[in-house]
This record gives sequence, C-alpha cells and structure tokens, in this order.
Amino acid sequence: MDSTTHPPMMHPETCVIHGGHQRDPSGALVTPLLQSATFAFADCRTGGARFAGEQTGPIYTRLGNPTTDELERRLALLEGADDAVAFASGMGAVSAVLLGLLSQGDHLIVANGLYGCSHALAVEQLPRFGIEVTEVDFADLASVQQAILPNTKMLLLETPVNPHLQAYDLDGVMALTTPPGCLTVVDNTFMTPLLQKPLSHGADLVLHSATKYLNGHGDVVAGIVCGRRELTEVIRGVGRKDFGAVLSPHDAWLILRGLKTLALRVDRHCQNALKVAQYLEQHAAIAKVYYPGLQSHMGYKLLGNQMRAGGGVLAIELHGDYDDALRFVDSLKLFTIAVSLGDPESLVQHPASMTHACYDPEVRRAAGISDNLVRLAIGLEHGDDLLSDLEQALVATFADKELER
Ligand code: LCS
Repeated sequence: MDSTTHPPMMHPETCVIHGGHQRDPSGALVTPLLQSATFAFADCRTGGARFAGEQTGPIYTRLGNPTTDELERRLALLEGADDAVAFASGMGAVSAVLLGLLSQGDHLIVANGLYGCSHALAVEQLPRFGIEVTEVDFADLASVQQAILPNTKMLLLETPVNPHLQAYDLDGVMALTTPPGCLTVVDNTFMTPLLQKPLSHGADLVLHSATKYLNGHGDVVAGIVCGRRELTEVIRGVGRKDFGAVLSPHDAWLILRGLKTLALRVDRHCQNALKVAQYLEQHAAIAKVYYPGLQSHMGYKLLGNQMRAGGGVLAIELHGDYDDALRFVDSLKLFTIAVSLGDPESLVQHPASMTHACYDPEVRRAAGISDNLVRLAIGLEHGDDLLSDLEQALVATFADKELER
C-alpha cells in the first residue's frame, strides 16, 4: 500500500504499520534506509531550486532525509497533526520547542515534576536568555490561571507526570484564559498516541522522547514534535537546521521498525502494569502505589475521555525509609536498574537519586517525589514472573522486619 492508496482514516493499529508510507520504486516492502549525509543534484539548477524551496527533494540530512521523512509522516498521522519533526533525542525535541518558539521577555509556565532534564532546561537555562519561567502544579488549575501573565507565551506539561504519574485534565488546561498566541505543549512520552492524543483536546504541540515506547527496543535515543505546520516549520528550521539536533537516518529506520508493533506492545505494557499495580496495592510492605489505572489514583477519572489506559509505568512508596527503598531496588533480579521506560525489559530506578536528582530537594519533595519513591517501568515479560520478582525483593528487603500480611 502506498500513501496515495491509503484510506483517509486508519485505525491506529494500521497507522503504526502503514501510515505515510511511500513505496520505494524498487518495490522494497520495508522503507529503505538512506544512510547518507548528503544528496546529489542532477544539475546545478536542480540544487538551486531545492534550496529555494521551488522543488522538493532531499538536500542534506540535517535539513531532511527520506527515511526520517517517513517517520515524521507516520507520527503526524498518529497524533492527528499536519506535520512532525524528528530530533536526535527527546531533549533535542524539548529544546527545539522552547528555544525555537520563545524569545527574550517571554514567560513560560511549566508543570512541576517535569522530567529532570526538561525541568533543568526550563528553570536553569532559559532564564539565562531572558525568558521568565514559573513552575506550577497543574492539578490546581486555579493556580495555573493565576500564574498566567500578559507575556505568557507557552504552557509546557507532561501528563501523566514522570515519575509519580499524576495526570492532568487537558480539557481543563485548554479552558484556561491565556493571552493570544500562547501555546500549550504536551509531552506525551508516557502515553504514546495510542493511549492519549493531546492535539484532539486542543493542545498546539505534542512531543515525545521516541527513545521510549515509540522505538520500544531500548536501542535508540530520539525525539519528535508534532503539530501545525506553521509551528513545526519554525521548530524544524531553528531546532534541527540551526541547533543541529538531527536524528540519524539509521535511528529513524529503527524507530519505523519498532513502531510497527507499538499497538501490541502498549497493550501488553498496560496489562502487565495494571497487574503489578493491583498486586502491590494490596501488599503490606507498600504504603502507596501511583498508577492511573487504579481507582485510588487521581488520573483514574481521566480514563476513557483523555487516556485509553494507565500506561506502562508506575511508582511506589514502601513502608520504610530511603535505605529500604534502595535495598528493595538492589534486591530485584528480573527488573534491571536503569533509567528509561518503554523497553521490553522491566526497569527500576530511584527518582530522587537518578532521574530527578537535579531538582532542588525542597522543590523535588514539593513535586511529590519523596526519597523512598521507586519507579517501575513495566516491560513485556510474563506478568507472573514480574510479581514473583517483586515478592522476593520485598521479602529480602524486610527480612529483618515484621510484616503484617
Ligand atoms: N520527556 C520525558 C517525559 C522523558 O521521560 C524524557 C526522558 C525526556 C523527555 C527526554 O528524552 P531523551 O532525551 O532521553 O530521549 N526520560 C528518561 C527517564 O525517565 N529515564 O531516563 C530518561
């Protein structure tokens, strides 16, 4: 099937495989990998016409590459956007959005609890360029409204929030009164377009660390931004052409391969995560489980309208202190201690000393990231094997303490 014969609307399960595909003249079933930095022009006038935008066609991979273009078309279709721009990392995507669209004198509002490097970029780097930044709890929309100033140009949030999965009501965010031209940007990494489509709720841009579920195999670092063409053109020009965070065509090709199983993988991640969350919620050693698929979680009410399921990540607080949390993490055998998510392997990490270590400790605690919070990124293994591993690790952690079960 080539892009000209696509039915106009595809189900997401079909779109992850066929969306935006342009069949190669060779007839290759799989999108060819054009691992080339530059592209030859038939003659000098052709080169000039491409630079002038009078003729389409590749010039130089930092400006565009046919393999990467296919990934961008597919993600744009999945998110319901006009266009998408791929980057060398999720942070490349975040920085392209912030530095491409904000200028000196502008005000940015970010949700507290953002992924540590997004937080650091916003609160430590942007003020150096004369951009004012305020962090607000997006669960309290009245306080977001109060923080909005006449020069507020952008709201940036993740939902659910890394790492405690607090989920924010996108319809409520979109109903806030903002100055004309103020953009709402949603980091959809934890959900993927299969579980949540922020643009359909009125967001202006959606971005991903494609390192996670979109690629899904733990072997690529990448990012992508989707939205209206008038915005993506600026983001592509500034973030990729000028700042240079270009995705390798080989990595784009790997993501295209990984994407084909996204729907299957996301379903399995969600099933396993729900099973683990339900098991841990009733466990005497666990004080709190944060997972939007549990009725006890504030995100549960958004299931159905905004989120199709709770996703593959959950966070827990043990009955115990910082040392107990570390002992528990060290006792796991099937879970790997590593900072990522969306991989086939289940991963575990300790946000206070790892992904969110760069926060000021007071700000971190205020954002709900306690010292004994542990994040589990649930993989694709058999759920029962995950439960066995968690059980043996909890027993090992509390071996010397009496557990009331
Ligand atoms: N946005 C979110 C929500 C993330 O979780 C991450 C990385 C990024 C953006 C940045 O993407 P990257 O540049 O790494 O592709 N999150 C990580 C995490 O939770 N553990 O390790 C990285």
